[in-house]
Amino acid sequence: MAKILLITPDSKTFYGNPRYPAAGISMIGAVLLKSGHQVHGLDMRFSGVSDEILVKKIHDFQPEIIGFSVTNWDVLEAVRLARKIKSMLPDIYVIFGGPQVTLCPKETLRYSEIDFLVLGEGEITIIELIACLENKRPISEVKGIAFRDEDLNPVITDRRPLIKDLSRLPLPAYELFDPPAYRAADELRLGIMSSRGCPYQCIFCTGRKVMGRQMRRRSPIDVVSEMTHWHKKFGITHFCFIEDNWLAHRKHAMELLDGLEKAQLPITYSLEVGVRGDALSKDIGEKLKKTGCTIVAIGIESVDPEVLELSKKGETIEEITRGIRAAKAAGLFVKGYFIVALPGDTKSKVEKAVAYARKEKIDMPRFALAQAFPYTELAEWVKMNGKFYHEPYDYVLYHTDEGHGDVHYDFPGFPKEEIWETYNWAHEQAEAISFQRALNRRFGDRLGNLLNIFNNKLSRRLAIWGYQKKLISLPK
Ligand code: B12
Ligand code: SF4
Repeated sequence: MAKILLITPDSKTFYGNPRYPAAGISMIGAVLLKSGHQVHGLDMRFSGVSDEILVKKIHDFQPEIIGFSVTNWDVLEAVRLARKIKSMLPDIYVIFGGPQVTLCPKETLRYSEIDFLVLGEGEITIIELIACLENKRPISEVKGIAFRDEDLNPVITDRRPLIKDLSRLPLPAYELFDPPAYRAADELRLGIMSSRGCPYQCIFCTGRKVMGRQMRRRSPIDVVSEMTHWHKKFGITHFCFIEDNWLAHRKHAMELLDGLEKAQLPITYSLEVGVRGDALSKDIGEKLKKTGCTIVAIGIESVDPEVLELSKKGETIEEITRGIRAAKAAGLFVKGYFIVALPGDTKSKVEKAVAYARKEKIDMPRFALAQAFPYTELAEWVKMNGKFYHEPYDYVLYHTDEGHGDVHYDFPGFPKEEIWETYNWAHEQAEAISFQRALNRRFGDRLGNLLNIFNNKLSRRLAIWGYQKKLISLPK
């Protein structure tokens, strides 16, 4: 049996200290523990967790294998750590898994300090890979991995079929990361997943590349009993659903909501990863509110029919609007995600999106600059129709930062400078709308609108401070 240290590397994220342990690496921990391996975990996103702490951990635990979970935002940091570890312990195996390696295996194998990549869902693959390493069997037999052969050429084995029956998986081993350490504002949170995969084809999305297009659903009973388990074990009071498409299957969502209603758990939960507006009906909205949903985020992207069409969103702005109105009518806090500079976008279309966010009273609109992730259809579209300022792989590694990133590409009708200005303007407007909505929620429409004359950058900074001090009540 092997000794394995699992690491979540620090990330250039703007979320500050993490609010709950990462689910993917906790799932890997769970299957390793179940197979009898000895496993420790380290979340290096906490500001106090330094290289020295990692070195001490390795010294004390003496692992034979180190596993990193990486996204594009933290892969370089993980490589830096792997290099450091290999310079101390050249014989240790370094394994990388997560969305970034799944999307870009060949590029990631350029880093010589990585021995193996686990591609896509990792639960079965990691067990087989370690068994091969322990029994000195040829690793090329393992599906869903990548490595370098003796001539240092990259080898990518056949893709592993998706895990069909999610009920056979153990619960994530969150205890490896000590959930109480993530306490923020008197609240303990955890991620929860009721399904994997997404059948839609949005051209900018990488999420479904990891979990596939085929939906796999957990039984609502299992999900509710997992939530009950974490509530009892660690006193978790808020759950964040982390799947790609929570509302992909209406009946499943309704059954889950019925289960939550019956269980009467003293918890709240949020759908911040984003649900599709077209699936959000009046009955779902009301049930969400009744069962403790605090935030529902809706992926809007654009209000323009042509942009939605070219992005292959598979829904119209009318359908999205119906969903937003259903959520608002149910009294839910609605976050709206927009993207600036998708194919077909223009300055005036973004202006329409801002007006729409204001008119539909979206509580927290968010505008992001489009990024064309490698190997997405969006990257293909830009290659054919526009101009890249950075190669897709380089862009996501080097040109995103804690603030706004950088314009990745442009195309006729929306030049680089205009994209940048429009994006910054929309971002500023979104903050102003969020502020106004906060005032309206807190003080009602009349007084809120009156107080809105103080809606400027300075007062918004003060309000954020005030929000932290609980002066303006936003949901958790
Ligand atoms: C929930 C989520 C979040 C949560 C994370 C909360 C948390 N504490 O974990 C929040 C909202 C905070 C978040 C933040 C960010 N996220 Co995010 N997020 C997701 C989301 C929707 C689900 C991730 C998840 O938990 N899935 C469930 C688990 C079970 O799956 P998994 O993580 O993929 O793990 C499986 C495999 O990948 C593999 N695996 C994973 N790790 C390892 C490690 C080893 C050793 C092995 C063997 C296998 C293995 O096995 C696991 C089990 O099957 C994904 C979309 C997606 N479908 O991937 C985006 C996604 C991962 N996020 C992404 C990004 C970019 C970010 C941010 C950088 C955004 C930002 N601008 O700040 C930040 C930073 C993340 C960080 N490192 O701190 C991108 C990554 C793109 C890429 N190519 O790498 C994704 C794919 C979305 C997208 N844009 O396409 N995110
Ligand atoms: S609906 Fe969401 S998860 Fe599915 S493809 Fe579109 S953006 Fe990706």
